[in-house]
Amino acid sequence: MRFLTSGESHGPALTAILEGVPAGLSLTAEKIDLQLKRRQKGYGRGGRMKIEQDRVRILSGVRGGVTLGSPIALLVENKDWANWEEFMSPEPGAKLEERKVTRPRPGHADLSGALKYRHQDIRNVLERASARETAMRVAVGAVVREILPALGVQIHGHVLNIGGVGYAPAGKDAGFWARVEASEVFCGDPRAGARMISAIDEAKLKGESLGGVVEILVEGLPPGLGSYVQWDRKLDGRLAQALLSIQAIKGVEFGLGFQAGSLPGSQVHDEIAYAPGRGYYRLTNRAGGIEGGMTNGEPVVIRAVMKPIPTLYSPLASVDMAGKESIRASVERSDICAVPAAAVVAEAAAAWEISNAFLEKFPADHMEDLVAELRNYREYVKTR
Ligand code: EPS
Repeated sequence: MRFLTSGESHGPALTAILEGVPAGLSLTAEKIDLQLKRRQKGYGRGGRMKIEQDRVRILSGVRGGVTLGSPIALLVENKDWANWEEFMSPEPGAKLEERKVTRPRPGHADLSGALKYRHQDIRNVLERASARETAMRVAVGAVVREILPALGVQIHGHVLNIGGVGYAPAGKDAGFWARVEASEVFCGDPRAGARMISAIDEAKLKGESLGGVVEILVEGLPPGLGSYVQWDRKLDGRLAQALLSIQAIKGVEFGLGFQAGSLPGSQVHDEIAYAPGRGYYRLTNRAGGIEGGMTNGEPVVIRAVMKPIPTLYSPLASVDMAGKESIRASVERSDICAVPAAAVVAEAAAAWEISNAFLEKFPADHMEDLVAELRNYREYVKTR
């Protein structure tokens, strides 16, 4: 499968075209909208989230609630376009000067983007570099998330840490994911969640922004998705790329992650066991479910770190690109913290790579082919 997105943050809409999604998959705009809504609800967002109520329009590739196997085109309108039309219009009469930005924000795409594309107006960079684009990534992920239940796969994301305030979940009890969904910061521990909210409030008062850490868990995977045979087919490499491509994500780790560098081998690797009827399994999951670029049958555990948003209400030093004088960076309306939203975006990015890995191992034009091939493989693995 492949997809591309397009759209400026204050343009008319975000769009995507997805190709390779099997036919025979139940898909409705309502299902996609549920994911779009989850992305928008996180605590710490700015004024923009009060304007937008993201809804998708499916323009092609689906008929009567079922995918056709043809390209699927999605559209999410920007409600804010109504306030920006005269400045963002693609037509020659647009009032470009009135919203011109010349003061690059440290940490943003502003400066390098303006140099690279020879833009005099940084708005031409920030409109596309904006994390508004993640709305469409979530919509794309929502399409392929519909494949996963038929394959026996569950995917969840949650927040471990915001601005250094966090916790280490001891284990996930039956109510864990329900608590995550009920939390304004997607945190499964209500006390840690309350502390995260206070940290966001405090940052707001100081004109600061906050980053954090999200964790994605994918359960129900068979061994052997991805491959060891070529660098660009390694599933951990692909998942890392997908997650690092999310705005403001600066690092990704699997299982023990960076901690593995400080421990001896006996405390890092997962011992192998076998039970008739179950097949091979591991006594621990320190690898985070991936060895040699392939799933090993244990849950895939990925953590991603998000840096604080570059727009600061107490802005950092910068240089005006028009006159070269030292000034403070521009202040665009922005969010204090988007880590909860990043958990939802990361789920979507992981769902895309995982679904793609299934379709590479079990190429299928129709969902029934995919489900049947996977059933055979699971049976083989269990009895091997
Ligand atoms: C963003 C800046 C803010 C965020 C936006 C990402 O938008 P605005 O400049 O319109 O206030 O709200 O995020 C979204 C619009 C969204 O849907 O997530 C940025 O500069 O990255």
